[in-house]
Amino acid sequence: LPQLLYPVNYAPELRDTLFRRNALAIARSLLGPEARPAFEHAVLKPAGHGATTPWHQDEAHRFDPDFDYEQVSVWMPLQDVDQSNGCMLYMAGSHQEGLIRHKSPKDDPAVYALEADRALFDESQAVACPLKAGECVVHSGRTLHSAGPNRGETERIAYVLAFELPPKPRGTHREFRWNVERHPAALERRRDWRRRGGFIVEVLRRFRNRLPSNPLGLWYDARIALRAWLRRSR
Ligand SMILES: O=C(O)CCC(=O)C(=O)O
Repeated sequence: LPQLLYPVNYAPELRDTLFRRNALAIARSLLGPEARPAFEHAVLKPAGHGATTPWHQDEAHRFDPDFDYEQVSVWMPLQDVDQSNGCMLYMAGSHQEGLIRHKSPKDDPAVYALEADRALFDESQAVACPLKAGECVVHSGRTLHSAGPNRGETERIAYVLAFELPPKPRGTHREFRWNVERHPAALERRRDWRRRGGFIVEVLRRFRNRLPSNPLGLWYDARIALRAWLRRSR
């Protein structure tokens, strides 16, 4: 599925929108006043597009399993959505469970998406969330979610803003094996771009798009920046 990572980097006017202000207020009411922007993307499902968004938990995309994450995503469709054109589907209560095993869809390590092991939950219990354009639904980093295909006659676009508390180092080690094994084309392209100097742009953007952070958040940001720097030279 075509998706744009960090649309705000291409359309700066997105930095000051009612959606961003409201989404941050929702995130802070759920996570607390320290909540800060973590990630954003826009997902396009073209008209009559058969692809579903695989079931997954957003935390599975994190590359450093040695931190604990508390995050929420605010998902807003730009047109009315229901089950005919790809509204969100959730497994109720899954946000209270731990992270389950994921893999690359169709075992293809070049795919960016991740898919939760479907043997570990009962898909028939999914709850659909139809919405009007501009309404939103909120899920945590551990909420199992998916979205159906777009069988409608117009495209389905969703704009998603994710927020997090500064990640905390974990006492115990864990592994996200699925991230070690995959090599998505999009991430390879980003690595090339970093190598050609994009690393500097990325660090500047990170600081521009972030709110002031506490020492824990700065420690996490420094670790991620260092990792990007090391990857840049590989
Ligand atoms: O819009 C979609 O199809 C899925 C979005 C999603 O999975 C997410 O934002 O976490």
